[in-house]
Amino acid sequence: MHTPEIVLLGLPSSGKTHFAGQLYGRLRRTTGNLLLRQDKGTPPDLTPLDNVLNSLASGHAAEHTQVQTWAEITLPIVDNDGNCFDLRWPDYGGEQLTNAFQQRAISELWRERLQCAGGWIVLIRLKTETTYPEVLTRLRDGPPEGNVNTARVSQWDANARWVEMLQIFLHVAGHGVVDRLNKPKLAVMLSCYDELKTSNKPPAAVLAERLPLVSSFIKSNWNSDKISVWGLSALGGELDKDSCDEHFIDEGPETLGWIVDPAGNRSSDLTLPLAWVLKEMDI
Ligand SMILES: Nc1nc2c(ncn2[C@@H]2O[C@H](COP(=O)(O)OP(=O)(O)OP(=O)(O)O)[C@@H](O)[C@H]2O)c(=O)[nH]1
Ligand SMILES: [Mg+2]
Repeated sequence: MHTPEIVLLGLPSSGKTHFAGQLYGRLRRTTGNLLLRQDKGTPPDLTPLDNVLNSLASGHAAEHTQVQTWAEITLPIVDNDGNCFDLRWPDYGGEQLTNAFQQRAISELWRERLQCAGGWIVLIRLKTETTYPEVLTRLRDGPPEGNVNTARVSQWDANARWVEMLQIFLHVAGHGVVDRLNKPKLAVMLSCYDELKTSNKPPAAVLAERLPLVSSFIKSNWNSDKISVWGLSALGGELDKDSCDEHFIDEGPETLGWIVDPAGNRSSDLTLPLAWVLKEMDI
């Protein structure tokens, strides 16, 4: 039995909880790259994921995860080659990452997970990431004529923040970047992909366009067959806590949501990125 370790890295409201719920819905179906195993004996407690699916089946979003929450669910999985995995899937309040970044402090739990993990899944919700491309132009050329706005930028540019976060996590995990990385395998998932107007570009091209520094950091530090960039729309569109969305109620959450694979093809099988991470992962 493989017991692979993965970490899921995502800021607040990046879609971690809804992805977990929808992933679980897909794993329960009888088609797809990964499926839930039906073992004899005591089944694992999957209540938190059932709760997310129940909220969606009632047409509304699940709750924001409290900052102190750390919940881990063991998913008994089998892939379509018959390989069995017991995968510990984490969910936590995304502020934990914000705090780790701001305070340069990592809890024992996070340190241990980062050090053991053979695969990282990074959720980036591009719509909520702020960048300041004009600041670089202004630095070089001065302010545009007639524009005396010299307001200082008070927030981190998302490019710099993600590169810094990845560097911190690599450092904590003990991965140097002198040689190109084979471990951890890295799946970058551009979450809430339905919010972006991307035409049919491969997700890696969208990442390179919106967060060029993050894209080149990843490309220059990982072996190319150990990284992949995906588009993820776990819900297919926005839902809030008070909505009563008819599609979710009538058709069921498992019929909604899609991913775009690295080649730019859409699929309803939300397990594909996870199957890619698990395949030939260094444990
Ligand atoms: N448009 C769109 N919105 C989504 C999608 N997935 C989640 N959302 C919305 O994004 C918000 C945040 O999603 P969550 O899954 O709760 O995010 P989270 O990363 O768990 O956030 P924290 O619990 O705060 O760490 C929710 O209001 C969802 O309705 C999606 O695929 N598309
Ligand atoms: Mg959450």
